[in-house]
Amino acid sequence: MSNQYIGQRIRRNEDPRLLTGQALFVDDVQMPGMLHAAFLRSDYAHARLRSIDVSAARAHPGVVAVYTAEDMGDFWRPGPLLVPAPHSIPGLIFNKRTQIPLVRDKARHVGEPLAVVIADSRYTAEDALADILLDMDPLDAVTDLEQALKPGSALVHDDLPSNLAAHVVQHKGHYAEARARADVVVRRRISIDRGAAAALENRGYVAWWDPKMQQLTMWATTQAPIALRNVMAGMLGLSETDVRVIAPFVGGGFGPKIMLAQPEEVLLCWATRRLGRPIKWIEDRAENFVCTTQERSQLHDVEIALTRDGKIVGLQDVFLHDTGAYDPYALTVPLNTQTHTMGPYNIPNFHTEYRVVFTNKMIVTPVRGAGRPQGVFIMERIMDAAARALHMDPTELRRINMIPPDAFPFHQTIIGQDFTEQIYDSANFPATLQMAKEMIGYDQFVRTEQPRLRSQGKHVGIGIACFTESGGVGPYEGARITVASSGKINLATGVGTQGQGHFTSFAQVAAEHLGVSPQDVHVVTGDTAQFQWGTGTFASRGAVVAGNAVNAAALAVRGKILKLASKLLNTPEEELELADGQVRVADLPEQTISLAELAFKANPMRGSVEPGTEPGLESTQYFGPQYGATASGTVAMIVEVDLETMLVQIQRFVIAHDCGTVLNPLIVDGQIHGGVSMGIGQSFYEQLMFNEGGQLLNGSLADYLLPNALDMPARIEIGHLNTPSPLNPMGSKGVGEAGAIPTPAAFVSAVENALGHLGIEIMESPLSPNRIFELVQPKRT
Ligand code: MCN
Repeated sequence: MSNQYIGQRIRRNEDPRLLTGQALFVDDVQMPGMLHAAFLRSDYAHARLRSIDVSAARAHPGVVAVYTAEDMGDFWRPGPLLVPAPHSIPGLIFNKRTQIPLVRDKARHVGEPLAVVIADSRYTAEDALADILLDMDPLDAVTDLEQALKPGSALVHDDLPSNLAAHVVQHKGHYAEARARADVVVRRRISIDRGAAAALENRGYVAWWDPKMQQLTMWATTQAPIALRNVMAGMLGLSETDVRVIAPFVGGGFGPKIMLAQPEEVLLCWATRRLGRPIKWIEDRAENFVCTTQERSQLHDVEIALTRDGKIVGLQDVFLHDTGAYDPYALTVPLNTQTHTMGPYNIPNFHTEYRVVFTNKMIVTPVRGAGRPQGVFIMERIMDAAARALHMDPTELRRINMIPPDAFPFHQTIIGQDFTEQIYDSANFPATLQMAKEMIGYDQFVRTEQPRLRSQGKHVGIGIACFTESGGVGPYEGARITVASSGKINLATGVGTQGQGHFTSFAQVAAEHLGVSPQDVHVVTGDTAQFQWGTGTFASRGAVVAGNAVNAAALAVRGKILKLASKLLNTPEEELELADGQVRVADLPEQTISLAELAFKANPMRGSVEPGTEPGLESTQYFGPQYGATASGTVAMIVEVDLETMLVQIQRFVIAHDCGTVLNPLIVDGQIHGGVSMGIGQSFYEQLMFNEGGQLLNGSLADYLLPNALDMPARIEIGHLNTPSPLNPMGSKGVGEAGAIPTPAAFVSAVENALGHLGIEIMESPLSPNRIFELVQPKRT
């Protein structure tokens, strides 16, 4: 494969439109006769709904309709399970409780919708919410993971015997036996709390049932337009072809926009069919804090067993995972935690067990990293604790336990995110560790810099985190490539785009094979009228799965171009080359035919058609990997903690990353920057605080702090290692979540290292100045 475009740092095709305000977002959609929706939401985390009277709201001037659960009749039903539970795991218990469109009997989290008002403006709709009379009986809220499983706890779902949503146990080898012969056993309790995905653009939808076309069109901030179309068609009793979902530009997704069958989506689609008018709902930030899905809270009891010289003989992790009020995403998040705990290390014996717990909090579904950051966090925390117990350098402990580069494919013998055995396809873990150490100057910092700075009273520390990132999972994606009679290339695929640069990276792959520039490839990623089949953008799979479908379609179209050109130029295909939008005879460059002319001729008129001819220079191809590809890396950072303000300044941040063949290094670096920013936010600034009643205490951007540019390290230094994946023709692996996965682990490791001389150990995330103060204070007095 030549490399004119693949692997080049090409600027993003989409940026001029985005930067000049010419990009369409859902809130830009305006339609004649459009109505607006507002939702009445539960103020209680847990409360029985005694009665709801909407008559005054219905009479409110400008209100067109008000609906409660009762009005939905047979259309009221819980949403589908969006991902199956991994029943290939023996003994698995899973209690499915998916979310409902409107509360019928009781509210299970603050923000759960009770009624919807549809009016001629959002202002009117919001005003009319105040006219609804509610009688609700508050119940004890389930908020604490351990308490939730104790007998006598209030029940989130009355028809279940307890708040247990799932119980999963997996084994590799025999942990108990390994522990019995270990020289050292280190045990810790480690906690990770909730954060919000906090995309710049909140969720939003416009739904329009056109009675004359008999078609539902939905503009949606979704990461999975095709899956959303399928779910909406299913819930409304329509055929897939009756529904068109368009995801225009989306201002960040970061996971929650993969959710489907959310109350607002269902209500808008159902109501527009009754009213025959378009309806818009744009989530406001206060709603986003309580009714867009969230992630991360888990409580782990971890134990690592080692020999005296630092070889890991076994690991045990028993944890509780908070799924919130419902579990529509089944076990995706805790399964990822479970399968990312061993990370790059060779751990012969592993006992991993989790209980998923229903609580009266917003639903948990994947947020960038999707369970992986927790797995990495607990492993890296216990590794640092083990290194201290063994008086070993923490990077050396990591190195000697890494899976060697010649051990691939490496079988982990537990069930992974593909629901089959987790297998690492390829990697060179020690090389990324070494690269990160060299980039940050680890040895010199530890030997000379840190003692020097400490002697000046500075609390500086270095942290390190090694990680794997299984991504690029199936089942499949597809792409259709067409040469238009303008000579430009149209490329359509079913994945959604929320900022990942697909408009450019996929264009590069097509351009590579078709002899055009990436600017001449028009990419559509979010319109079900353009592409019918696909899954969505999650698990860092765009490059691997959709990218390889694009690659296959481009090669197939190239074949068609060459075949037709060979006929028209009367020259064997092997003597033809594609460049500058033309096919030319290699030795006779003046003998050419343009792609435009070829496309025109490939759509023959009557009389010139040979029987069996397939029209057009077009191909649709699909790609599904055998199993997910394993990206990996190491993050290292140096921080200084100010013991007056408790602020943490990141002085150096390096990441050595391996995502196989890189399609566009500029985009990959940008993805890492974004992920690292999210990781820093979720390490130090962002924490959703709830009281015992399940009320969110910091549901505004004034109280829930997002990091800004000044909180970021001045530079994020990135090193690339390219270990191609043998599982796809381009050899790529994912990168979209890479920065978010290891950063919390490295951050806490660095802060702990900076404060280690005070005898402080940190087994939690996120931190905050307050929390560091609480940890430091007892050691100072
Ligand atoms: N890429 C590449 N070479 C590789 C791997 C990737 O050039 N070896 C390019 C891809 O072609 C794509 C981008 O990097 O343009 C990300 O690719 P990939 O890692 O395959 O991830 P996805 O395209 O599947 O994106 C999903 C991932 C996830 S799961 C979340 S969450 C996420 C993310 O990416 N949310 C994002 N990145 C985000 N970036 C932005 N700006 N906004 C979000 O909401």
